[in-house]
Order: sequence, then C-alpha cells, then structure tokens
Amino acid sequence: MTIEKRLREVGQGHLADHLARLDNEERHRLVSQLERIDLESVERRVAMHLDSGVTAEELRFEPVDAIEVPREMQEQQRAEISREIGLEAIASGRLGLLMVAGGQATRLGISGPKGLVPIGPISGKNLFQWHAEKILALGKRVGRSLPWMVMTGPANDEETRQSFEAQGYFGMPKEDIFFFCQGTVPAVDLKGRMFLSSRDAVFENPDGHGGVLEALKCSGGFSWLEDRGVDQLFYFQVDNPLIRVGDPVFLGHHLQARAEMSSKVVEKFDSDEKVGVVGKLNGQTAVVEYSDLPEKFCRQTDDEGRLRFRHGNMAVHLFSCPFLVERGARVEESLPFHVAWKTIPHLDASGKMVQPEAPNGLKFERFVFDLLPHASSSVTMTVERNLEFSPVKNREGNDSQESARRDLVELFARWLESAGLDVPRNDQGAVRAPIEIAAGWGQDEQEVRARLVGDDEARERIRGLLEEGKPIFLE
Ligand code: UD2
Repeated sequence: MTIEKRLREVGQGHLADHLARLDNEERHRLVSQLERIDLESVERRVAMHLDSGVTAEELRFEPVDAIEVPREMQEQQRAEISREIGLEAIASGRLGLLMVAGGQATRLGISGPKGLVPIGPISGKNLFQWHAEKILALGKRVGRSLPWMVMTGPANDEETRQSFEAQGYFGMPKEDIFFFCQGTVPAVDLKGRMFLSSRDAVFENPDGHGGVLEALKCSGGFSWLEDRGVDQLFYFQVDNPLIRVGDPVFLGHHLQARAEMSSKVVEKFDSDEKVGVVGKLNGQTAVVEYSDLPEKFCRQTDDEGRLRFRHGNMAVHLFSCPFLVERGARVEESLPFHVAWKTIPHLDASGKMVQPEAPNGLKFERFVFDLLPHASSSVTMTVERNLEFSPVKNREGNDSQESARRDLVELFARWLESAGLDVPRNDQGAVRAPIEIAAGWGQDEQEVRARLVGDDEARERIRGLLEEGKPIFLE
C-alpha cells in the first residue's frame, strides 16, 4: 500500500496532500519519519482521549498508608535494620541507578540538558556531577562501582553524552554508565491530525518520563542490567540535588516488603503545591497528578488539621527489575497516555508558519508513576523535605536554582551543627556564609559527624572559619 493511501486511511489525508508538494529529498525525509511512527496508534490515542468519560468526581481516592519519618526509638531501630539490609544488597551488586533527564526544561527556560545547571553553592558543580559524586561515594562505601543508567531525550541526547565524556565520566568506569534515549509522540489537532513542524517533518514531543519503559526495552537496557546481576532499580529525576541516591533505608524497606515498586513522599507544604499525590485510587496505590486532583481532595484535612492527601510524590522510586521487564512486555496496557492542551507552532495548508496564541493541539505523554497500580506490593516512605527534596523547576522563586542552593547550604549547616559546631545565622535565621560538603567528603549527617568527631584539627579549622563568617568548602 502506498504511504499516501495509508495516511488517508488513518485520517491523515492532509499529509498525503502535502507529500505531493515536496521535492524528492523532502519527501524522502518526511516519509522516513512517518514510517517510524505507528500511525494506527495515533488514531487510537485520539479516539481514546475523545471517548474518555471518567470525571474527577468519580474517583475513589483514599490516603495511602505510609512509613512515617522515624521519631520513636522503635521506628529508628526499624530504619537501622532497613539500612543494613539495603547496604548489604547494594554491596552484593543488586542495585542499579536510573536517572531521567530527557525533559526539555521548558519552565526553566534553558535549551540544553537540565543536568548542566550549576548547583554546587560554592563549586558551581553541575547537576550531573553532583549526582555522579553521590553515586561514587555510595559505591565507595560498599566497595564496588554502581551501574548508572541515564535517560536522555532526542533534544539533549548528544549534549548529555558529550558533557559526560568531557568531564571524564566523573571518574567512573565508562562501561558502568548506560545512556539511552526516550522516544517521541506526534501531537495532533482536535480532529486528530498531525502537525507539520517544517516542510519535511511532523511535530513530535518526548513521550514523557513514562517513556522510560519502552526505551529501556528497545535500547537493550534490561539485558544490560541482567548481565550485571542487578535486580532492583533506584529511579530519580535529574532536577533534585538533595536526593539521597540509592538510599539504603528505602531499599531495605522495599526489599523486606518484597515490593515491586516503591515511592518516597514528602508532606505537601500546602494544598496548592505542584506535586502529584500518592494515595489509594480505587483500592490501588497510585499517584494522582496535581493537575488532576479535584479541589475537594486537595484541601481536606484530618483530625489533627494536617492535609489528608499530603503524601507528595518526590518522583523517587524503587523498582524490582522482573516487574519492569514484565510490564515492558505490555507497555500499552501498563502506561496510558496523558493529554495536555498545548500551543503548537506549525505549517498551515498553504505552507505558512503559524504561531498560535492559544492552545491548538494535544500533546501526549506517559508518566512512570502509572506503573504503581500494577505493582502487587508497594512501600510508600515519608521523608523530611528539607533533607531530601528541593527540585530545580523554575527560573526564579520556589523550586529554582537559587532555592535549591539555599536548601543545600541549610542541609550542610545542619550536618555541621549535628557535630556540635555553631553556624552563624542572620536575623531571618538564614545561614550567613555558603557551605558546601562534597559527597566524597561526607554523604550524610552521620558520616560528617563521625568525621568531625574523630578529627579535632578539622573541627577547629572549621570552627575558626565559621566564627570569621567565611565560606566552608569541604572536598
Ligand atoms: C513531576 C511529577 C510530579 C512531582 C514532581 C516532583 C510528573 C508528571 N509529575 O512534576 O508529580 O512528583 O515531578 O519533582 O512527572 N522527564 C523526562 N522525559 C520527559 C519528561 C520529563 O526525562 O519526557 C524528566 C525531566 O528531565 C525531569 C523529570 O522527568 O527530570 C520531571 O519532569 P517535569 O519537571 O516536567 O515534571 P513536573 O515538575 O511537572
């Protein structure tokens, strides 16, 4: 069947007409792209979207039963046991790390990979290096190099790989890093027709972080993990510099529960915070995205006056690999597409570029957390926001580079204070001079305290700098 005929059969006749206007080379480029796209599934997606009659009011949503931040002795003991179990699993090579960095950082207003954003409060190290150093430090603690998977997107794949290479893979064995690129999906207008982004290309956007499942399968990622004997995968986003990469306590809880997929949550600071909420949706653990959570659930409070739906999704998960492989064989039924109304510049029928002022089309994305309801067992673990969560999303204000650096300095100050040092603060309570502690010097409060308690000279040197109001950089 000719491509023109196929296009007409699946409601894309405008593209068949357009092909007639192209020269040979242009035609070749557009046809190659169209052959890569599953045209029938575009049609299916649109039909599904137009048919979906479920309203938010019909959701049966209940709070999730989460492990809380340990306060009582017994809870602390439980966390310690989990830490031991987690560390042992990491030391025996069972854990791999997966960072998603394929997004387009539109809100941040940058064009390259988000991982190149400078984040070290003093060093200016970028997010890639920041995460790499944590992985190296954890590897050092358990005495082995840890496998790291990096998901890129078509727009930043090359630059991401180049930046890792230029930085010498941060001192990691190159063969322990696996890059793979997520896929794309065409956007459509309200009649389900694809847009032309130029004479010889239709417009496609990255398929969301849920694209990770398909991309792992197609890139050989699952075999790469299997060859290394990895059976658990720690998933995180490139945008959160406070992340505890590979947290052994979380892993310990997940392993003890024989969970297939687990999630870390923070208490939402108010009902409007833009994070998804982990809860029980029609009886299954699930994330409801902030934009989909009905007002009536958002604001509900419990007897103690806390938000009833407070379990904010940090986008940190643990997966058992067999679960991922099994779901990977059934991507279509595992991960639905979410639809967003967007403004999509395109060529009109006369070949003129149109820059619409209002949303004119539908973009489709998959979300990785939609795998949660498929997991037979799942752990939800609450952590303290100021210890583990400060994502870089916006150019300024909340969730910006500036707020993330400030939160890092606060975290490092807290570690020094736990070792008995006084950190000078201004009238508003903010730390006066910047502090940065490289993961290789100390990965967490316990390590930093142990180091300082055992080293009087370092302690005194730091005390002196703090008293003089000078920056502290421990590397
Ligand atoms: C995400 C979650 C939200 C909350 C928040 C926590 C979604 C839809 N929402 O919100 O519930 O947990 O994070 O920080 O996930 N990415 C890709 N490929 C893509 C799109 C995104 O790799 O096609 C990566 C991106 O590089 C980034 C991460 O996923 O690391 C999050 O993407 P986002 O910033 O668009 O998600 P956000 O803030 O809407």
